Amino acid sequence: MAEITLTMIKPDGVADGYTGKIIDKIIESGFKIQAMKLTRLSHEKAEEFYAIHKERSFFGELIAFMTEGPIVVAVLEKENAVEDFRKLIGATNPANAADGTIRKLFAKNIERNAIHGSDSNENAAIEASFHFSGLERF
Ligand code: FUP
Repeated sequence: MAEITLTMIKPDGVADGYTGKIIDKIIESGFKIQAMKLTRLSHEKAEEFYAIHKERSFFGELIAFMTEGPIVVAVLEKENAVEDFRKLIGATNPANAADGTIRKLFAKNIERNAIHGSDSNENAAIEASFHFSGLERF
């Protein structure tokens, strides 16, 4: 059965003009787009999204980065979506990301790493409803 995952093309990826190339790679890799929007996170929404990291030393910089410009958010559907999408985006630090992964191709460093992908089915559902209300299936 198809699973979903939630992705955000982060402010660096959008500002650097990689949105189209990243979406192409996602579609070529077999993911179907269930929902997609260009938006910008408020400080409050970014803090809520990344609440799990609030005690970490990089939290302030992470929130500043994630609110600095528009992002593209999408719900993606595929068999094994969460795991396959984590493989497609590569390691958190692009220096450690495998060749051909989105972070290897488009990310600058661990802070500005171009893209987000949910880390579990449970978080995918939470993150999808965080960004979209009343998801329709096409
Ligand atoms: P990931 O699941 O790969 O997105 O990575 P994490 O959930 O561990 O981290 C979330 C975000 O926090 C990363 F995308 C970037 C930021 N981060 C840092 O800025 N520094 C770190 O050392 C780790 C993460």
